[in-house]
Amino acid sequence: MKVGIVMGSTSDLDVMSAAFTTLEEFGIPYEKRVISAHRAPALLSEWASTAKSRGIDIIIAGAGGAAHLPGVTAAMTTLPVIGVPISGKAFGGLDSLLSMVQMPSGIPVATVAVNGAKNAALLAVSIIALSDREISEKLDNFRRIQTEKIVQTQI
Ligand code: RP5
Repeated sequence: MKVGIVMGSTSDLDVMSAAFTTLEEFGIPYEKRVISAHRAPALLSEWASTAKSRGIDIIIAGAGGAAHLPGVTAAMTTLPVIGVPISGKAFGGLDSLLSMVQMPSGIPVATVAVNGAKNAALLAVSIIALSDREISEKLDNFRRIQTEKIVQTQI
C-alpha cells in the first residue's frame, strides 16, 4: 500500500513534513509532489487521475488559503483523500479549513485540523491497518506507547 502526498506549494513543506516522518515511522511507502490546483491544474489532473494506476491507495493533500487542492483531487479520483488545511498569513488557517470542509455532497474530503499533517498520516495508517496485520500491530503499539507516556507523566 502506498500513500500519495501532494501540497500546493513548497511553502507548505514545513507543515506537511510531519506526514512524511509519521509514514516513515510505520514503514509505509509514499510518493510526494508539489502541485498547485490553481497554478498547474493540468498537472494535478494527470497526477490525480493516474494515482490509482501507480499503486497509490490513499491521498493526503495539504494546501493553504483558497485551499482547493484536496477537493479538486477528490473530484478526479475515487481514492480516499485526506485534506490538511494549512495556516497562512491571514485568518489563522480558517480560510483553508472552510475551503476543504464544505465539500459538495458526492465528493468527500476527510479534513483534519489546521496544520494536522501528523493526524492525516495516522488516518492513512489506520486505513492501511484494516488490511495489513503488521501495520495494525505497529499502530496498536504506537497507541500503547502514547498512552504509557501520559500515564507516567509526573508534574
Ligand atoms: C496555496 O497557497 C498553497 O498551498 C500555499 O499554502 C499557499 C501559498 O502559496 P505560495 O504563495 O507560498 O506558493 O496554494
